[in-house]
Amino acid sequence: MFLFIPAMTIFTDQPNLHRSQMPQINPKQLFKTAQEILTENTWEGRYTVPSPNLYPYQWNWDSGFVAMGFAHFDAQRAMLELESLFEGQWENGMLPHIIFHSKKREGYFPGPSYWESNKVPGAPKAVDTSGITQPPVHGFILEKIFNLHRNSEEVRGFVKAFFPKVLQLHRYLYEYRDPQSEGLAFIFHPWASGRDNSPLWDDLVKTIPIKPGDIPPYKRYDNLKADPSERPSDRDYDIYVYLMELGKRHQYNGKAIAKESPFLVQDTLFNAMLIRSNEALMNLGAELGINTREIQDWNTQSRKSFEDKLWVEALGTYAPYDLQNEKHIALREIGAYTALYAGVPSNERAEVLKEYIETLADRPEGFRVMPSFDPDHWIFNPRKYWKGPIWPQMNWLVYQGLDRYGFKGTANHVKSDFLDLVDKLGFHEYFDPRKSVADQLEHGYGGDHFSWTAAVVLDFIANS
Ligand code: 2M8
Repeated sequence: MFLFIPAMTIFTDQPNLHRSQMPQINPKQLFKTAQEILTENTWEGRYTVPSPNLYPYQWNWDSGFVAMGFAHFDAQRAMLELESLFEGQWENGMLPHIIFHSKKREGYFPGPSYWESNKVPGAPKAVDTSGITQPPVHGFILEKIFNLHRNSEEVRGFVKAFFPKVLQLHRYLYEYRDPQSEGLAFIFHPWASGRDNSPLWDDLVKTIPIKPGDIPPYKRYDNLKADPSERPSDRDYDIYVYLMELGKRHQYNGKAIAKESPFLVQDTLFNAMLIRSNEALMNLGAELGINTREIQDWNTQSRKSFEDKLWVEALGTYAPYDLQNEKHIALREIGAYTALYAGVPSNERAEVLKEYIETLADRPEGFRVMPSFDPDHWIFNPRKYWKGPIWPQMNWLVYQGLDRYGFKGTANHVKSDFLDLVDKLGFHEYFDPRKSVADQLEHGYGGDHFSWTAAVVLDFIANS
């Protein structure tokens, strides 16, 4: 596919940046490096891993973003990425958060044998998987691939054939993860939020009592491969294992888990992704002559419940809802801001969300936007995994939302801050949002050669 990449500084309409401060990046070089990461560092022949050393299997929403990245230069691989991912889909529609295509790898906990997916009726026979899911991004990724290749008969055929798989995933979420039929799906594990040790979950998991014998012995590898001071704590991991054990006991059946799990949350990001993906399926249905009545009904209800139930007026943002304790998890964090991409907020609320992002950009100590957690909160930690750093795919989602509502200047600020970071600090997993600190560093944080970082760079640059 022919792609035009302007060979100059790419962003010029950023209200908060003076010309002299504009990042000078080399988009051609960044694009090329991103391509190499996807084709050489993380590609496993039929699928992509997030980062070969740290996360050596195929991950659910990572692969969604990766398929979008491939779609900019290799449609075949984009389709293969989604196909290999959905080989892990269960008969009830659940799409696991990890697909273990290769059993031989070692050095990741919890690996293929931990989950015992092979004992669950309806789980795939050919491949081991985990038993929890992740944010459902696949509908809008499919739409992206379609839009980039709408003149290709092969891609149109693929999208038409793939549509029912994504639909089945959404049907699973409405049937098994929405006990009160509110249109908001719950998650029962912090990993399913994609934001593992976000401070969002801290208070809730503190209330979970773990007695000796409740969890089996296990060995972590993540803190041997990445800086342990950035990773989740051992106590966090005990909770992760506790909740996985609970899931395993119920063969990961959402209805049974809902009755017992102390962690039962209607998350902002998760439901925003569901709504945006519903919308994408409706758009694709219109293009391809597929009836989407069922999806329209779901989405009308989901949008309304998101607006009515997840908005916290005192915070001026959305917040996840803790179903067991019947209260909001009233903290300000990045997941809420992805509601913009789903087109959920009224124009007034969208303005409030946008204004907050602009205040972040204007902080006197100098921040790149947008950190993953509230920098005014005492628990904010700009180095620690999901407690503050800038995350590539999250910033892509925030960018899309701002752009959708017409906040072009703020959107471009998010994009240029992110590209500037990758240009300076490499294709890492996450980045320090403090300018004064990040500008003294030699690299970003967490895993290197990270596949969704490459994917986001490809999409940002291709659309500049
Ligand atoms: C991180 O999560 C995994 C567990 O799923 C881990 O820490 O071992 C998260 O950032 C998650 O969102 C991401 O999908 C995964 C792979 O990049 O890593």
